[in-house]
Amino acid sequence: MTIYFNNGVYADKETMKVSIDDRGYYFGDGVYEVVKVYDGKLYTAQEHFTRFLQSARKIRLDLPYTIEEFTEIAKKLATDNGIVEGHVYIQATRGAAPRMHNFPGEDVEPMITAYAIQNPRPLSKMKEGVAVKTTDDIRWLRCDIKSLNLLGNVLAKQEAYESGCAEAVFVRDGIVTEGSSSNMFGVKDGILYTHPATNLILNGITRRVVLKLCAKHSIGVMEEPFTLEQFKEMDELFLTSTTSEITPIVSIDGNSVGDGAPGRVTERLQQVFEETIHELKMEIN
Ligand code: DCS
Repeated sequence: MTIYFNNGVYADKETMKVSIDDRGYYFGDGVYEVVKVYDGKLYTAQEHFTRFLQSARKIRLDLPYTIEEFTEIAKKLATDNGIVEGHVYIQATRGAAPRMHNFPGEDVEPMITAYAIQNPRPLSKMKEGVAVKTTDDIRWLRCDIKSLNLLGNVLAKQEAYESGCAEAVFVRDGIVTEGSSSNMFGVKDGILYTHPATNLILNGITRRVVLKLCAKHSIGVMEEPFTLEQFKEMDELFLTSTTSEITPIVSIDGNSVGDGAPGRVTERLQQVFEETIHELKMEIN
């Protein structure tokens, strides 16, 4: 049974109550994180909760816990729910107050909710690759914040699904930014390309792991904006996220990428990414 954390209380989902006046409900006024669990252990928890606190700071929301405390909460949820392979979801809103756009008074506490859920790795997609569809990036200009406000992302993902694609690729002013819930990468002549970590993308934790692995294994990286035309001409494409890990892209807008199969550099990165999971599993808690 899933146990939810709600401002210090662990209990069954069914007994948890959130106010109808919650600002998350009215405005999407909050931030969130998704942390992967492998073999019952949290993967890159420190990085996720550091970003969680940064996202909160960027929307001027004071969180009542430290990185270490959030890590403990996530661990407890994963352990108590017997999660072997899955993820922890955690979110914070600006709390409950009668609806007004401006911030509520100091007495209003943030609302923190979290759960841990079993979620197997998408192994067949990781092996065979997925199709993607491009769409206009209609989102706001603070995509670096992991905000609960995901309407642009939701609409893009739905559009992709309705075209039989697994992910939408956002294009802003002719430049490929990221996916609706992932970061985008291309490989051309052995060099990896990805959008720089500006306000126009979420600097994914998986993205950062991939960039570190490239440095470690001498794969050249260009963190520079590139156009959709350049993207479509790459030898290989892949996307990254906490739950999708490194997933090859084998078709874009109905056209094959490279020879239509996952690329060599992509597969190499998947291999070395797998090693980081293996290292986590070997760690003594
Ligand atoms: N870009 C966007 C817009 C995202 O929502 C995500 C993650 C990423 C990039 C990749 O970031 P991570 O590598 O840190 O996961 N989206 C999360 C989500 O909503 N579900 O799973 C991951």
